Amino acid sequence: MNAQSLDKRRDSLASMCDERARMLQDQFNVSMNHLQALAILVSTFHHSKTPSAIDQMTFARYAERTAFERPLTSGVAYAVRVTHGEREQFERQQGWAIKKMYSSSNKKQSSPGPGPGDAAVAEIREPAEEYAPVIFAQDAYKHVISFDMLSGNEDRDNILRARKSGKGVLTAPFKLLNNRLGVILTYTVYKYELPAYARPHERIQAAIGYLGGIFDIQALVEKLLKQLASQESIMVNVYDTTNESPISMYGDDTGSGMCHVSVLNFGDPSRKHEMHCRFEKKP
Ligand code: WA2
Repeated sequence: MNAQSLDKRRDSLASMCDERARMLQDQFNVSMNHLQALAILVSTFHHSKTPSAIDQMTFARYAERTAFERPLTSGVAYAVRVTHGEREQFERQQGWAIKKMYSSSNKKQSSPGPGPGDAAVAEIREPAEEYAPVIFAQDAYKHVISFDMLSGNEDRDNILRARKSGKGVLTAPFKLLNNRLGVILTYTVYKYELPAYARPHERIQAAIGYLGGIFDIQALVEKLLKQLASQESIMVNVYDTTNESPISMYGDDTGSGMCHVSVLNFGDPSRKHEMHCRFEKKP
């Protein structure tokens, strides 16, 4: 192949990859905005109304009917903050006990290598002084109701980071309770509206719940890319590149030859993502 046609090939790979990366990022961003709106909905109709206007059935139905607004999520769940002192009364009210996410026989951590979760790991062995049990969930994730989201490293780290920042925060890809690979995006619900300049300790103190969107990257990126049928198929891989060793989020991670890297921005500045594209095979 001469230099000119090689350049052409490189350009076309770059533009196809950038187009796919932009699409994924846009859909992620749209999903993220709707999760934030859902957090406000819970704040308004659950916490700011007595009695609450939301129960599991109402939440599940609303979440299902608005799922089209969150194209990259496979579900949403809402966990409330419960202090140790409130636990008994809370459990009596709910009619169920708060459960730990991973039993001792299943304590293996799924995220490899050091990461932003490490700060939280030390805290995890102390007796829990508070809990974050899921009280509402979209039907596909009903099985997480009653589980304490502070009892799993990835969820715990995300919740702690979300509530002190007031922003949407993202986990690394990890194996969810349903055994699928996913990432969780968390927004905090506060007792009252906080100014943008509120300090972390004020935020931590005012936090009352955590709304999580579950991103099933494997299934949903596939669906997204299928919509972009092109004559020349390209191979796409998506990675979480926050740490030294990237974690694959999508794609079979193989292939050689010309590769284009498009940077992805998923809104959480403490996590980095990339899309890597290759031609399927030489024409
Ligand atoms: N949701 C569903 N499946 C899971 C999971 C989770 N977390 N963690 C492990 N498997 C309520 O950030 C708050 C949802 C956590 C939100």
